[in-house]
Amino acid sequence: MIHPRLLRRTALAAAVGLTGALLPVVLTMPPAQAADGPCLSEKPTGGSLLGGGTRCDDVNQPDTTITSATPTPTSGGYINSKSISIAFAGAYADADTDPISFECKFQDPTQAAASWSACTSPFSKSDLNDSKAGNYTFSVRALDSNDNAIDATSKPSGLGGSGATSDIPDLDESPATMSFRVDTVAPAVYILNVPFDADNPDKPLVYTQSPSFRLAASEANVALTCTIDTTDYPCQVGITTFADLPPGDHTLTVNGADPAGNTDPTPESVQFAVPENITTTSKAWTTLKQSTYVGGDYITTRTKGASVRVPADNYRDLRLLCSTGPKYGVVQLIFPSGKPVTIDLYRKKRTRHDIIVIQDRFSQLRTGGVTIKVISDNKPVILDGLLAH
Ligand SMILES: [Ca+2]
Ligand SMILES: [Ca+2]
Ligand SMILES: [Ca+2]
Ligand SMILES: [Ca+2]
Repeated sequence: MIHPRLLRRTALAAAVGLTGALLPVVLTMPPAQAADGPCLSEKPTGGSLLGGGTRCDDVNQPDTTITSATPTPTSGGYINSKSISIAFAGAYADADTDPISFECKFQDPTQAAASWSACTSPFSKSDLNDSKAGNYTFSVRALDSNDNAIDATSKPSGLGGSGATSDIPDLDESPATMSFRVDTVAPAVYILNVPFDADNPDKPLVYTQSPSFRLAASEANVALTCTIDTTDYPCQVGITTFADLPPGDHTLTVNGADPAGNTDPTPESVQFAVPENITTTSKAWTTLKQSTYVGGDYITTRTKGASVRVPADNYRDLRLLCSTGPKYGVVQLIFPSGKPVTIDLYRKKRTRHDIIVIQDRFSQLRTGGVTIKVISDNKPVILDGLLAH
């Protein structure tokens, strides 16, 4: 392979040589047989005390490798720093022992085309700007310092010397490059639909075991991370449903990382309370499936004396999730200790998903399961869930 630029250079060298009285002689001679490699050095060999000798083209270029970058760009190609340090190395594939030097080029996407200049490893750059719109590009090429300084086609000084017919450039013509973007701005994450509960604002009831939250971030391509209490849950920008949570109090914490790995220094969190689903296998009750109810079902009966036991532990705030209306009956809540509480489900207007506060968050601490017993006769009772926290 002969580089086009070399062809020009060789022609020029030949023209320079074709001068004076030698001209006719040279024209009749075959082209000089230069040793065109492979060789390791372009210094003349075989000369005498009078100089001369033969040049050979070192045609093997050193290879350049970027060995590390600090910080290392993320898989998305970002660093979250205003400075970077890039280390590199050069090597020969053959036995060349000529010293290797380097030239670097650092292209700022907002600046005119950069040019090569001598550099050593590591190359450092500071005062970088956030560059989401374009890449910074670093390039480095290794040079065979000795042979890069020699035009192998030139005739050695002195008598009888000859140059090579070509000089393949003595630097790596396929430079090592790396591109990256800079993002030093941390994203902010948001939980947009925090549940509201006037009876217990700090630990609001969600009327489901599978609550949905609308999550958002201040910039695009933010990967959210969600934990409920201490368990990680998959989540994303938009609506995420956390399915089948156990009853009781929970804390959802949301954070997010942008492609540069910046995270929100103030993660968002929200507390909420999930009710216990009321279920039974007793023949006195009928279970009906309906997705809008806690646990996807409710139980119903008209039988006086029918009862169901619901687990509960260490609670003050106690609420019954049930239907109320003009035709509904009466139930009694029986506790392991203390007096039973009678709840009349009669209301003027029907409410399919009603919440009856039996005792509030300032009430005495209770523990142990609650038994709900029907004390009305032949009136519908529909029970859905119980919040005890
Ligand atoms: Ca060399
Ligand atoms: Ca050279
Ligand atoms: Ca060369
Ligand atoms: Ca239910």
